[in-house]
Amino acid sequence: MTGGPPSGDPPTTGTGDPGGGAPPTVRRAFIGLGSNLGDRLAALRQAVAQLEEGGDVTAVSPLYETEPVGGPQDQGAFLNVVVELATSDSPRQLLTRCQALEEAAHRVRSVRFGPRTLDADVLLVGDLVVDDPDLVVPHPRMWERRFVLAPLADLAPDLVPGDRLIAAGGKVVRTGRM
Ligand code: GSY
Repeated sequence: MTGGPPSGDPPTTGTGDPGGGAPPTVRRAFIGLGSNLGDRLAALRQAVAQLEEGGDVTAVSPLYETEPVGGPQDQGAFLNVVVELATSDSPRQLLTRCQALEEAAHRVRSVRFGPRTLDADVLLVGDLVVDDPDLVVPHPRMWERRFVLAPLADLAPDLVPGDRLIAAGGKVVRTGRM
């Protein structure tokens, strides 16, 4: 014997990947971004640029100005986009990336504990389903929200049936590209 596992099993990495050089599974994933405070467009641009550092962004939807859905009555209109990725990241890794986007955006806020300048949500990760206390995928409210479905339908019309887009709530206006 010259070393190595006696079982003959391939070595594992302990990271959850199958090891043995198997290629990672690449999935089509979608992240929703929204901002209604401060320089909304700058916040979205910064978030997209930060996501692009991952090297897996494949498309960014048109930009939408959207009526707030939920939250305080007197809040201002949102800007929303959806970003498409071809990624081997897990839903939880994507959640961590979304949290990093929000933290980066919060650094520019002027009021401590004030309103947030960016919301970043994991919408879909291939056909994976997650139901954890802090992460639900597909996003549990996405089908009710036109500010999600309209930009998602621009990128992936195959994923958004027309009747669901019509049934969703909230006025949206496409305002161009980022
Ligand atoms: O969940 C995202 C934050 N959010 C938004 C949003 O991004 N756009 C609109 N139009 N309404 C919203 N309500 C919430 S909460």
